[in-house]
Amino acid sequence: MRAPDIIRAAYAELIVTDLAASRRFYVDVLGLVVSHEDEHSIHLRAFEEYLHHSLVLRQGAVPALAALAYRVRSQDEVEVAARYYEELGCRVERRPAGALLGVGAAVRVEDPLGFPLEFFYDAEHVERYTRRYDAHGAGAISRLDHFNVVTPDIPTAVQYYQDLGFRVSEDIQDEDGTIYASWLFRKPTVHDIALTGGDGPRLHHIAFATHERDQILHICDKLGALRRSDHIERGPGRHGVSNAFYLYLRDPDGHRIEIYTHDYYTGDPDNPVVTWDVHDNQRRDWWGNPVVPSWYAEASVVLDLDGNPRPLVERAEEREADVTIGADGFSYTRKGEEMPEYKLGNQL
Ligand code: XXG
Ligand code: FE2
Repeated sequence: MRAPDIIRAAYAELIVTDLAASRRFYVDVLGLVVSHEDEHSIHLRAFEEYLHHSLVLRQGAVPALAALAYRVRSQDEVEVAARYYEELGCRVERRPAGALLGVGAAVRVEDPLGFPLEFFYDAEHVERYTRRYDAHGAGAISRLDHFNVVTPDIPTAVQYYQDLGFRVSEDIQDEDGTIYASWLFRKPTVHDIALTGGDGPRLHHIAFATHERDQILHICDKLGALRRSDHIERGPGRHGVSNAFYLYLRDPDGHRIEIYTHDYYTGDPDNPVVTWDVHDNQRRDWWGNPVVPSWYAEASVVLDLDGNPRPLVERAEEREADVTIGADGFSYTRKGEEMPEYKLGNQL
């Protein structure tokens, strides 16, 4: 059976323990648009999105990831996805039209890495607020960009995603070929999914895109003004991997949300893969700012299709935090005396 034709990362469903607190964070502070809300859930979208939602917050007892949803190219591809995962021996559940708010007939699976995935095409269209500048505010978030998951065995996970038609854009390795993280895409940007090596399955973060760096800086200023700077975990900064400008926030339940902008086009068939040395100080922050330990250590619990937490499988290989921020001093800004000559203007 062939793999389904996936277009992009489309939405995430998170379990939150206090819907009102989550609403204050996602709607009042980040400015996401409410497409639907009741006492059990809030369906949100960003300003450029015309599908019903890119984030579902569902009230529950324990913070967790309930689903990561990929949009496929047509309704027929939803059934292709169901058969594909049945053939892999995974648990597959068909959700008929009407079962999921804002989405048509879809399929949910427990994938081979232990993540609850959804595949859908039919979806309710809602007003796209692209030109509603009156509502945007200075920190406007445009759209969902990607998911980042923690999984123990990166080469196995990369192969699984490549079989699904994803291509690698960048990765982090060491001199022995150990792979610590990998970034893969379907839409022509750096990624729809990042695979982070660690005990898994866990959700590391979901990322929303803005158009401009200023919008990310405004979110920081706004959090400061509201005396909510403790939501900021890492950044703002410039990534090495992806070259994007970034900010990581923790929501009221500790779910990590990245705000991300300015990565690059990857759509040509010969798009070069960028491999970073795990010892390069600039790989995760281009300005060399250290990554806070919580960013490596903490991630959200993942649920199976019955709503039970998935047990964790330990990473067997070396961990990035241990080889770069442990008692090693074993990372560099320049290799030896290497230093690119400073060039003026366009003299490169
Ligand atoms: O989206 C991303 C990230 O996966 O969140 C992290 C792009 C780059 C990075 S990294 O910290 O490796 O620069
Ligand atoms: Fe990210």
